[in-house]
Amino acid sequence: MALRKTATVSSRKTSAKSAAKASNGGPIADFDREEELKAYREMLLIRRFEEKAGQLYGMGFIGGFCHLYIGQEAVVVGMQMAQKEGDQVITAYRDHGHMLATGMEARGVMAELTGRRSGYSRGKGGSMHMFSKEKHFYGGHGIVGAQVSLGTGLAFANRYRGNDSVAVAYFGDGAANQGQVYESFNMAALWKLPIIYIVENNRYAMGTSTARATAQSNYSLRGSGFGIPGVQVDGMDVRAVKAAADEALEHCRSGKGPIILEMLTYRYRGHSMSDPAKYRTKEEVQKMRSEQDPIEQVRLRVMEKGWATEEDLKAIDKEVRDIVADSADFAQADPEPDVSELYTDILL
Ligand SMILES: Cc1ncc(C[n+]2csc(CCOP(=O)(O)OP(=O)(O)O)c2C)c(N)n1
Ligand SMILES: [Mg+2]
Repeated sequence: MALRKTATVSSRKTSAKSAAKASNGGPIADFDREEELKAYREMLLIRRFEEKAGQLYGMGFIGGFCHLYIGQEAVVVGMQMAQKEGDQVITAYRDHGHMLATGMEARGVMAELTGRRSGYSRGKGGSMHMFSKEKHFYGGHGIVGAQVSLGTGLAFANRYRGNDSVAVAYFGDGAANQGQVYESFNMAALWKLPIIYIVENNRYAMGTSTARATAQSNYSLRGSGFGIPGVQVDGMDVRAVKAAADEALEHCRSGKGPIILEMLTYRYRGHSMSDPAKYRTKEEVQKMRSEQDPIEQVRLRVMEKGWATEEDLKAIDKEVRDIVADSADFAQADPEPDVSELYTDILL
């Protein structure tokens, strides 16, 4: 393990010197110390939060579905670092990372996961259904692909209101094969709506690999029939995500219409909390973890540049762990919603 890390450091050092490109040859943002440490902290917060959610699920504190985002952290963090106030975010059910990245409180998210009254949906939505108008986060959707059309509606609202906000709609490689995605693409291209379609290509839809399920596995090309440009991005490198996000946001804000970013990423954990894991090998997961982990990449870079010591990073880890532990304590102490709440906020 230690040897492997060293090998990774030296190879990254060489590539950083020679080209300053992402692993797939794409551009990377030139992060300063502050940006590197911000990215590190935000990604670590998501990872530790998800680890805790996994533990609480195992202990029976979380009911229903729960899909963890571990491995994919660089995608939402890099995007959020480029977005500005008012830009909307919408995603599917693998959504805790997106919420934390938009600045939603760990306490409120954990309380919702555990079905408590201080949760973002007052304990009645759970893992897949949380929203924050204040943070412009529009869910959390369990119907695969539905958020793509809803996100297109958010972009339509921006156009209708004449503001310069951009909607960011995340969906998976599996969702990319749903019909409504292409109905949405058509409308977005026709009306030049300000929307970034982000395909989080983590290589699997539940247990089905992209190789088995898709005729065109380069998802950045999926908008070509509508004239929507697309880019493949190293979604494990937060700097590559930020660089792509900057360009895509500029594209949308300047009135050029929609754009697709395919994030090449990977999920380390099972699809949801029950996953037979027979569709991939342990070695495949381990190889990604040890060679491309988004958080480890930043850790090695800041240490190499002398921008942080082991102690500095430990302090960030402690701060993040404290936030997560506090959210879990808070959630467990928070009461469940009262029975009288059963029909409030419910459309009958
Ligand atoms: C319309 C619809 N069809 C099927 C499902 C069942 N389902 C839940 S998740 C999933 C896989 C989606 O994979 P992907 O879009 O790649 O997202 P990931 O889980 O990898 O984040 C499926 C088929 C569903 N929830 N909704
Ligand atoms: Mg997937």
